Amino acid sequence: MHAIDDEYYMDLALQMAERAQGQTGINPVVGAVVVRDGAVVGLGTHLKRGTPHAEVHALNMAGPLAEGSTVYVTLEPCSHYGLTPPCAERLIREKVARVVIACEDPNPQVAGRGTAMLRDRGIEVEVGVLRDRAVKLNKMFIKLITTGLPYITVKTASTLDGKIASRTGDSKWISNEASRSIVHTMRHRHQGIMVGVGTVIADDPQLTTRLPVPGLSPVRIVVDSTLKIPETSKVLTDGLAPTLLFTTEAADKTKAEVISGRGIEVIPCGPGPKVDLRLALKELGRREIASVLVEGGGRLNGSLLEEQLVDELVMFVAPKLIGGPEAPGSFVFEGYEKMRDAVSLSELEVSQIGDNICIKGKPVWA
Ligand code: AOF
Ligand code: ZN
Repeated sequence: MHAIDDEYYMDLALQMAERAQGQTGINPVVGAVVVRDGAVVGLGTHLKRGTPHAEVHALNMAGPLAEGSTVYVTLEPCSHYGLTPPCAERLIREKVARVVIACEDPNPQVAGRGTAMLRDRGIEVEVGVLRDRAVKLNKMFIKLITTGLPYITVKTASTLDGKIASRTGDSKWISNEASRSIVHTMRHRHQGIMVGVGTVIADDPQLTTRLPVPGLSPVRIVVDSTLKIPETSKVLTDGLAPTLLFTTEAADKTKAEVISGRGIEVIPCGPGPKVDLRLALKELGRREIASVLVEGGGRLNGSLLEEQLVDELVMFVAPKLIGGPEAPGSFVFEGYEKMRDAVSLSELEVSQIGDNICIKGKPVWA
């Protein structure tokens, strides 16, 4: 158990970090609170990669009051020169008395060095206050920095019988308006949004973030093994956000050149016939995309699941039954023979959004 006041100030730091989700790129979201003699004297949040870290903003606000203070920070202060100088050095220079940290920084350039630097200079350090919340908040940063692959969230919207469209392909709308609005907030919080070419052909979607307040649109990523994307599709022509196309070496080179000529990156992943999805995710990691929201269709969802590339599922289920043996399901793949081989979900969270149900969970890989 940690002290109640430590949890209180860490909660404040976490709330600030939560508000910056989606705008820090591959960087973590971090909040910092400076407390001296029972009063908050500095607040700071890391808002954008390349700009000051949370501690710097909070210490700038505290000014001379930082001396002898306790600083609450949701991530271990950095010890390295990245795009900005090390926060641990700044905390030492300000002569703070105590630093309370929610979770360690898994960045190999930091990883314990930040806390060690502080302790070496006689600063009291406590680690682990509200750790679980901090780890969850930075699941995308943690995944990319530890594996080189982006965090993959598959979102589905299905009927009660697991269909994502009718047998004629109609899908507007399955989930209700409130669920669809949540999806736009999810888009804002991901750096990439991925669909299979079937979805582009069927719906010609924009794949942008549309919310009552302005949001950030992710990079649009289309998986298209044979380059059959219509050249007139919105994702290739509207210029509303960058688009990446994953294809194979076997795809039509002339069409690839025409599309690249329009400023769209066409990336071959493997010899074919299908896009090597693991390679595609590696390419995204290399391009500093730490998080991808997958919005279908069933085949792409199924392939990602089959290849165990999914970190999290967010499934909106509407109280409707559409039937149709040919109507597509949310995960189309060969499937397993036995129930004991089924993918099961852990860390389940179930909520109700009007008449829709939202089920979140993480696939457990044996
Ligand atoms: C902190 N406080 O607010 C953040 C930290 O290249 P830079 O300068 O943007 O540094 C990015 C790295 O610094 C990032 O990978 C992570 O290890 C740490 N982020 N650290 O002390 C902060 N955002
Ligand atoms: Zn820092």
